[in-house]
Amino acid sequence: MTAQDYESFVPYELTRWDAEEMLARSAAFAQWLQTRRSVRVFSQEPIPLEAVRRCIDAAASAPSGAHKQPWTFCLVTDPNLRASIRRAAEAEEYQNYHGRMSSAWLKDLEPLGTNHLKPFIEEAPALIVVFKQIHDTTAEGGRKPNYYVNESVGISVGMLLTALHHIGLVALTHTPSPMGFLAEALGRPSHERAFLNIPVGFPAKGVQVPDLQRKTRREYLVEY
Ligand code: IYR
Repeated sequence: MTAQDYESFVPYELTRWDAEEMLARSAAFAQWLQTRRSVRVFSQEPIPLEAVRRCIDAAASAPSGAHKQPWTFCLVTDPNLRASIRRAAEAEEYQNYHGRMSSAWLKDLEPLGTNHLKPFIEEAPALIVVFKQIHDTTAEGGRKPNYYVNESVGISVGMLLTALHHIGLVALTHTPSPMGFLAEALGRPSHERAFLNIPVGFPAKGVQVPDLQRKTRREYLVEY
């Protein structure tokens, strides 16, 4: 079977701009995206949750291996649940910072000023805990394969972060490790594995971020 044989192909049309307009749009978008920063201190003020759900809709439009859409986004606002996730995350992180992470790793993190304490899990008004589905399921509870799961879920998280930035919210891609406690806390099925914990909110008033430099095009682009 070739692609052309596929029964339900539908016409697809995109707006076409001239080269000048394309350059202007790409430059403006890149410049705007440069203003996104990971933030670790959140305001406790509530956020418009329906807008956050729309950002998750945007993330769920990502391309995925064989269009399996192998992601689940858990939007956690319940304060008790956030408190218990914080406790479990801090217990794991304590182990990380006191023996599990290499000295090179700890040194690389020094400029960021991170430690095992994770107040942002409770202070941010919402967490988006992203799960990857390591396999697909049949209606009878059997297993079917998923493909390129990490790539697919990674792309969708990139789109999620972009969407959140687009509505003026900040986020942190938090990677407590190991992350098994998240599936347990949220009662996720066994084919789902935690991928990232993403606190979301407005930045705390007067928040500061590290004065980091991004690589320049000369460093990250190679043309052939
Ligand atoms: N998961 C730990 C450690 C950590 C690791 C990396 I790589 C970071 O960029 C930041 C932190 C923590 O969240 O503190």
